[in-house]
Amino acid sequence: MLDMEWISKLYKKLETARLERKAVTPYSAEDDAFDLADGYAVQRMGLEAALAKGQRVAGYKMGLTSRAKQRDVNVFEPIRGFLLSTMETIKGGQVDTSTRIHPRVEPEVAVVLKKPLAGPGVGLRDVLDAIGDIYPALEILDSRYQSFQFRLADVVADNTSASGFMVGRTSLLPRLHELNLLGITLRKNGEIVDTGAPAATLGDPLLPVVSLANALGREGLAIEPGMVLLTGGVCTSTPFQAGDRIECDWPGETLYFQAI
Ligand code: OOG
Ligand code: MG
Repeated sequence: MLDMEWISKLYKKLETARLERKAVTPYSAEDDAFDLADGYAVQRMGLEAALAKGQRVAGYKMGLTSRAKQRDVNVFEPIRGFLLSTMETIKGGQVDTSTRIHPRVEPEVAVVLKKPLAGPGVGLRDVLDAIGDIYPALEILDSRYQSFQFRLADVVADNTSASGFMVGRTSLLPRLHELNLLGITLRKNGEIVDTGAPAATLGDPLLPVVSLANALGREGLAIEPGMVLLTGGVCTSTPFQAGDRIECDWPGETLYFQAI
């Protein structure tokens, strides 16, 4: 495990990359010993720095829960990060590319709980019991590493490339029995760039919530009622730039934004 001085140095490097919109090289390329625990320590420092600045945690995200996403970035293990309330974009709104490096978008299922939930020992039954609602969502990624190239510990340190999210208003809860096989179409400037179904994420988008609750519990954190929980991209992410219009069709609702 790296000492706190190094953890702090890595956090600052990533924060500067984000603020100056300049991608950096992953630390794992310099030091083979940089491991997953180090990555989460850097991420935790980012969370605490945001809270100290008065930001609020809007929720948590699971990532790399689908094969499509794992292949996207060549990292084959699910990861988790946090979402700040300032990262939210409203449906139909504009997404500013000038504050980002090389953004990508991906469709995800968002789960909201009505009861707090924290591990250890959380199972699928506990998640089902705690579910408040389920919505279609989009996540916006913006890796602070060049060309989205990194290893597991690097992407964890970079808060799993989190940059933005959008949550729909149409509840998918009445369709819980068929949630896994709902069809999703992602379009850029009117053309289909990918399609997917929630089953892609660990076989069931509720399973990432199980992992998340258990992992947060180990860190003394909990999922609070009302938090947005992103369960992972269901298909490959799509890059976009200023001028692009992104639309994502779910049964009953289209999420969309204009990139400026
Ligand atoms: C890593 C973040 C992965 C997901 O949903 O799989 C992620 C990345 O692709 O840069 O958010
Ligand atoms: Mg994602």
